[in-house]
Amino acid sequence: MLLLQFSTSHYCRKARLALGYKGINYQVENLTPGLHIFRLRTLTGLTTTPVLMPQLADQPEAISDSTQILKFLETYQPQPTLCLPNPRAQSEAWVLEDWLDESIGTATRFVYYQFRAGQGKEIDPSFASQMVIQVVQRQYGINSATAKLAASRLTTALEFLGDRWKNAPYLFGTQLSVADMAASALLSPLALIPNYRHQYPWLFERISQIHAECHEPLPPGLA
Ligand SMILES: N[C@@H](CCC(=O)N[C@@H](CS)C(=O)NCC(=O)O)C(=O)O
Repeated sequence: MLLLQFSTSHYCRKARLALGYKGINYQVENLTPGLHIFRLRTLTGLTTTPVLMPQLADQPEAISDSTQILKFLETYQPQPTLCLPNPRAQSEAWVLEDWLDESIGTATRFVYYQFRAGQGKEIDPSFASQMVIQVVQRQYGINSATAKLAASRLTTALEFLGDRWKNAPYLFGTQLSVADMAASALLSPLALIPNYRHQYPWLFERISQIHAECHEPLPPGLA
């Protein structure tokens, strides 16, 4: 299988966690931001990474969207499963996964890039890196006002997740689920932001634990 990705994307990290958890052999192709559109649009009709190309007979040519990739992998190779034994809990896990994807992954992006452009500039002050940050800020409309709203969404989310994750290894019962995988990938960029590291130590313990279970190298800040 081939994963088309941006190496730094937290959504691509989510797809890698699922591939690693299932022990599937795959290769990655790192796309160049900007040029990625030409490769992806004809392949999927969309422009976002990750895209998984199974490269197998009788399988789709390309699967776009990290959630669809998780669903494909579960059907393609059911063991070890990403699904919970209780159907109601599994349905809740998918709802949580969708919320993490659509709301919290975006909020993380806003807070992270605003940090990298300001206080966190010294992480990589190079012209190239600051240019990329500016392009991303412009593409998504990231500024101090929108980042503040995103930070407030993260506070609510971390209160909710903390209720479950602080005292237990998984968000549902005793088994890793799609919700753990999504939360662990989509909140991972916060590991580079000192305020979050100080305020939510349990979050980074869970992120590290889930990365270990999925055989995925730790994200920057935790490695
Ligand atoms: N819901 C999508 C979101 C993916 C996404 O936002 N990917 C970003 C990178 S973090 C991207 O490829 N952006 C490029 C673009 O929109 O053209 C998923 O789960 O795959």
